[in-house]
Amino acid sequence: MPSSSGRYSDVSGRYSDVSGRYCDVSGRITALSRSSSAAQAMEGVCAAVCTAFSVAYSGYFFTHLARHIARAWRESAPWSSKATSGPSLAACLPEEEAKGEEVAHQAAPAATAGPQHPASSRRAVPAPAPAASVGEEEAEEEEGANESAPAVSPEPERPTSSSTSSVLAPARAAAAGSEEACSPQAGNSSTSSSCTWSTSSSSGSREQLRERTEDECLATLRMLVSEGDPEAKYTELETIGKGGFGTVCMAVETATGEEVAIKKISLLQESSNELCVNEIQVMRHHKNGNLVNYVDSYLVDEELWLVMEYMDGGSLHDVIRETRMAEGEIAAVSRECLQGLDFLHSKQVIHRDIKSHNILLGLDGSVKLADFGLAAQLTAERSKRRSAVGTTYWMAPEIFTSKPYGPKVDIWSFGIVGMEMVEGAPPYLMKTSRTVRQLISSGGTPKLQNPRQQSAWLRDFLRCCLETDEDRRWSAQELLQHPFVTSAKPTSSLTPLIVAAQQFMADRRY
Ligand code: 3AM
Repeated sequence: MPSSSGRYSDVSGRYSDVSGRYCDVSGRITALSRSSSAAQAMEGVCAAVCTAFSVAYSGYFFTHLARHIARAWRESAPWSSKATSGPSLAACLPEEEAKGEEVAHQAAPAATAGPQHPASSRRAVPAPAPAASVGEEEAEEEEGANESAPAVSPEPERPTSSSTSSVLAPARAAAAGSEEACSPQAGNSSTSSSCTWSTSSSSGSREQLRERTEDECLATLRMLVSEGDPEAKYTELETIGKGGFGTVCMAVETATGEEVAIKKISLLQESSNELCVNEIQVMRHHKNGNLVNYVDSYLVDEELWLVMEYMDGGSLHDVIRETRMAEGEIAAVSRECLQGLDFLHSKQVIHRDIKSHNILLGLDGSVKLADFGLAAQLTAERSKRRSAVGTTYWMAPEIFTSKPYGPKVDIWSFGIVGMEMVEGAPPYLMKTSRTVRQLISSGGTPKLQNPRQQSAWLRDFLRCCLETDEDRRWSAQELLQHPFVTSAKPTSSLTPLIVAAQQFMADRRY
């Protein structure tokens, strides 16, 4: 019998037992009254006892029932600590990790599996898991991982990598586990600062530390942004998108007519100041043709307005969702992204949230990495990171197994983007976040569903990105010399794809 029924029967059973006992006693009393009138007194006593027992039990039963109802009501009430505690994931991570997970949810736009345009011929993309699924620890688990055949491919000669040593001012200082302070380091817009938070719960109240670092990051932010009124400088034209962070608008600079994108980030959310400082610092200090360029930033009321170059082709995620990419186009996107990653890694910066949503396209075929809120600046003193940040489906195994990690986590994530470009979605998209973490940390290199439909070079390229051993995984510089990448089409070949994706989306809208 199902447990719920069982529980119900228990209650009934206990109740029936009592009734039964009461009936037994009554039965005996009836018999006694027939045999002797002297027993009538005894009958009266027994009846009184039975009545008292029954009243007492009823009182006991209803008191318990009332307690259960009251407890249930208390727990569901909005002020109840249980009701407000939310998913347990953040609580079980170190503070930095919890922030990262939380941010990652917000950073990941909830992909929409809209109807497929008939001409796009993209294979049916499975309904993506909602962004909130990362925290749904108790959700039903699906059975089994992807069982498709492993991709067999030739192994091209691995190019040798040259080490890079350029180190800019750290975004965060001090080693993990020690108390870290966020302190603006003077100077205005051209000055970098360190901005960190405690990872040690033993040194004072976490809450106080968080408040302090948030305040200090806000102070840093005030020094980084420009003064003046952006509303007087830019004319807003349309809202491009909305996310947990805030909104992105398309605007023009009134004086020059230059198109820009303005990302308006609410500073009221926990750790948003930290993310904003990170994003501005990475964008300001690291300019490259494969990174979305920083233009300016302002504080407007309780928002950071981050003005950046406008990417008129939308995101790679849109193209993947709406179209089917040919191998030459996948290779072209790969080359451009790897150039961006090679640049970042040469500056000792790890992006930590590489996914198709954060790769933006221009109608001219340009491909640029965006969204640097989770980026980490490595230093000579701190050449590895440990925080579990990113977006689950794209996160490298070493992050889930809590090993110290370096820039190669971005290569794994890009390998997942490669799988998105081939299959329309990252591996394990329909699984719960807990299953995904298990599969990534112990399941080995994710398998293509139909490996024989792809060339040997493409399969090998993905294998080199998705090597579970970080040391054996290729670097961006090495991958740029992989035959799959060197055979890429020119970026202009991406334009028809981007136009088609935009057309399909527009058709659906109207
Ligand atoms: O919601 P979708 O994916 O259409 O691509 C980004 C996303 O669009 C877009 O803003 C939305 C919310 O993040 N976006 C972000 N930065 C952008 C930029 N610099 C941008 N679009 C154009 N240029």
